[in-house]
Amino acid sequence: MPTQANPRSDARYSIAAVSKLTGVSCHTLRIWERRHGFPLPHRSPAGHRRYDLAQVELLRRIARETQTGRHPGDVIAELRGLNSPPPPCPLETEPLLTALLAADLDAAERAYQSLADPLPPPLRVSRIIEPLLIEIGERWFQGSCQVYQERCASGFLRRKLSLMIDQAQAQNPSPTHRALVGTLQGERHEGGALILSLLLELAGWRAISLGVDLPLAEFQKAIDYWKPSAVCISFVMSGHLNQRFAELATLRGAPVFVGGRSLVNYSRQARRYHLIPLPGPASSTIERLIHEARNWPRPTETTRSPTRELSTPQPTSRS
Ligand code: B12
Repeated sequence: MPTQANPRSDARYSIAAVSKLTGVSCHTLRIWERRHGFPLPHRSPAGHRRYDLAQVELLRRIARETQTGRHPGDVIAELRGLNSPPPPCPLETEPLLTALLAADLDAAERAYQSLADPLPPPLRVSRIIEPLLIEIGERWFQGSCQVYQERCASGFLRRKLSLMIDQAQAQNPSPTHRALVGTLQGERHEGGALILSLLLELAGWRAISLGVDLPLAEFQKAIDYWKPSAVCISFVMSGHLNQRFAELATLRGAPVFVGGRSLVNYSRQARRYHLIPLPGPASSTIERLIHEARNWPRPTETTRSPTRELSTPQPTSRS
């Protein structure tokens, strides 16, 4: 396990970038460094932490293991016994990725079907789609895949997600609650919102997808009209997050959940604005989302009005 910082040409990831790529907060990365001696970063000429790809990959693995309840110290100790870093994404997805990057869509379809057919939708997401989206972004970041390849591949994967959402909706004719899912203006990444929508549908909720890049005022109108039990906003880009949180705090009529890879370092700030931060993969936070939405408003919550039972919205007059 490469815990020691050897001079490596690919040591170019800042702590903020590593945090986003692994879902481990900057604070936790520094704590692990101090307590467990991993990851020991390289240093830039200005003294800033710089991590290499092997460290990023090991951190991803540690993050995955700790999400199952394991202690980070144990996982780090165990990995110290291994000599080689794990592959960047599960091996069996490689033929699918290769076909997608070559725009060989027939081969991609075959590869996807053979991987996906035996798996239920949540595992298709966690074992194929989510890791591949991350891997594609990683390759783009490293320059080993072009933007047009990334578009082709991520578009294929989003279409698979949309298909699964359609199927889940068809099998969920009497949803118990509604959630609005989308991103605010300036945020065009839809994958996280789609994954969350799918998991909500599978949990018996109706996920109303408002897509990406939507002005805040439209969310308020949608809350007023559909009376959802939750508003779920996905943040991938971290620009102006405090400003975005302040804007979201003006929404009335439903609890506002914020998630996405940017949240990992901004949960405290989100809470300050009475938002409910749920950093980490949707598969591990959805239960909390459902629980918190059902128990909203909290006894201390005075600024928002309560959600209502699921009912057919009455048309409102436009002003
Ligand atoms: C596809 C993609 C695009 C597509 C998006 C198309 C579309 N319609 O979605 C396009 C081409 C538009 C794009 C553009 C850009 N992208 Co881009 N993109 C990606 C890619 C490959 C996949 C994104 C994705 O779908 N991820 C899906 C899931 C797996 O990740 P997730 O969002 O974190 O969501 C999970 C959880 O966080 C959680 N979750 C998410 N939201 C919520 C909300 C709630 C309430 C809850 C409970 C949970 C939850 O659930 C999800 C599943 O577990 C990523 C790679 C990556 N690592 O994600 C880069 C990536 C996100 N992009 C990146 C960049 C830099 C950009 C651009 C700035 C590039 C440029 N120079 O133009 C622009 C910015 C566009 C914008 N303004 O938004 C960087 C972001 C780096 C950073 N600062 O964080 C990444 C990480 C690539 C990289 N490795 O550097 N991109």
